[in-house]
Amino acid sequence: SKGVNGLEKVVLRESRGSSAEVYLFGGHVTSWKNDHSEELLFVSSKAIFKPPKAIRGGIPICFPQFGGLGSLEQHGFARNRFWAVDTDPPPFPVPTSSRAYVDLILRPSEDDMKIWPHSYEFRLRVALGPGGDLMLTSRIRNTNTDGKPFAFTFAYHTYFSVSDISEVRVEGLETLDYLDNLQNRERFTEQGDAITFESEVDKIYLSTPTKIAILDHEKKRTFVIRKEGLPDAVVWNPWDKKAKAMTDFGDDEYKHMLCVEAAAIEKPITLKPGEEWKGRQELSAVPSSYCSGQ
Ligand code: TA6
Repeated sequence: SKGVNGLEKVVLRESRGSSAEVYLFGGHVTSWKNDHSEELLFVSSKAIFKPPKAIRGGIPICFPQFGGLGSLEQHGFARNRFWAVDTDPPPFPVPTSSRAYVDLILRPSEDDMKIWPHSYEFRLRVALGPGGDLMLTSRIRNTNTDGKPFAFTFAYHTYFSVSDISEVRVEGLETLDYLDNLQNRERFTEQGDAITFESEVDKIYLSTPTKIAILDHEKKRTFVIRKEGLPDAVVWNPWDKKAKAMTDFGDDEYKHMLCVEAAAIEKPITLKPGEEWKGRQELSAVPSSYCSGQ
């Protein structure tokens, strides 16, 4: 169907009422609702749905470069390109149990080949699981015919909707090493208890557990990220100063969002021609009472 500014989007609905929306522009998930139709992702009220500007919120896909370190635009170009629906995908290594899914594909354009001289097939499956979980599976294959391998970094840059950032805790990253983007990516070690927020945070946690929990105290809700093939995790909140500096972000919106991003950054992924990489994240939103001790 047509979304904002007439951009094509696919709406997924699961039998129990949960739903998701993904724009073909960017392969960009912009909505994930539970079976009470509560929106679980954050999209800025000032988001600009106008290519080639990336949509501020939802789940931007950072490929082939996370961040600004490298020759490409910030976070690479995949989120600024039009994807296509993949009508005949090769069988998925992990068969999706749900029927509510869509397969998208991105291949490089002529112009893309000029800035990143590699050919690839990037297949993305967005699926709603039986309990309303949101699953993203990326499969990236090197289809170079010149024998050249390529290396890339990657992130699902997920914006979670939270009631009040000052009442949010992140569990699962305790005692890990991280690169602090606010201190020219110097390496530090996290202290031993859950992460809380009282100022700008922009940290790349290295070799994290596969499961990370984001507890929203007020909503008594916990987001759980389960990830595969994505060893790192970025935690970002712009706080007030950076919020004001972003034209596509409301001054106060930092209070109601948190980015926790399943990523592969510290060790770029290298693929030889014919090789394929798979990176998966599964998001669930559970009442917090179930989550203590899990
Ligand atoms: O994921 C954190 C980060 O790298 C921050 O440094 C900030 O730049 C954020 O991404 C947003 O980047 P964007 O290009 O989407 O404005």
